[in-house]
Amino acid sequence: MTPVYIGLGSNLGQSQKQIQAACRDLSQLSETRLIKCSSLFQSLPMGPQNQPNYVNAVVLIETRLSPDCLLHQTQNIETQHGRIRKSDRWGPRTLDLDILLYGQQQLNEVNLTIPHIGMKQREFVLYPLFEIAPELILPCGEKLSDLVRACPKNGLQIMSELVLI
Ligand code: A4P
Ligand code: MG
Repeated sequence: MTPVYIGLGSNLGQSQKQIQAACRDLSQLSETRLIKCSSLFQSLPMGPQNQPNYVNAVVLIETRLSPDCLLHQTQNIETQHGRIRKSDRWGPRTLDLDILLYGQQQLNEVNLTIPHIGMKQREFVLYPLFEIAPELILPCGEKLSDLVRACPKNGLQIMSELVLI
């Protein structure tokens, strides 16, 4: 089993519920188990500002699915939760699942980059990740705690515990 961290985000519809339900969906994938969930955080939108605030969280799963297969499954979950892909970059979405880290692997495929691009600068990824993995060291050798220290909170707030539904 490989430890995999997944970032969840939503800012359309019932965001908290979508994220809770997506965690349940992840826990029900084959050859996969859910190990830890961060709190739910509220964050200001990165990208276009004329969209609602986001709810974000990070979970740790363990899986035997390959990175490509896991991407396929996470995209299925996004679609089941009403995700419609539009051409505008970083626009609002009912559910976004990003594979942040897949063990210590570094991948640069056309459709899959791991660690997830931009994760090292995003408060809505680093703080929830730090909550569940304070000792984490990234594949590049950087300590998560150092990245968190260097990352402004930008209005990020803890909303509540993530309760599975
Ligand atoms: N892709 C490549 N690597 C990965 C990976 N590690 N995990 C590809 C998941 N997908 C990966 O993603 C576009 C393509 O990225 C996929 O086809 C996949 O093959 P998408 O989900 O279709 O579109 P997207 O999410 O709009 O694109 P992008 O550029 O990945 O956006 P991000 O980085 O996900 O950012 N503000 C706040 N506060 N909180 C947020 O969660 N999220 C975004 C989206 C913008 N602003 C936000 C938040
Ligand atoms: Mg995405």
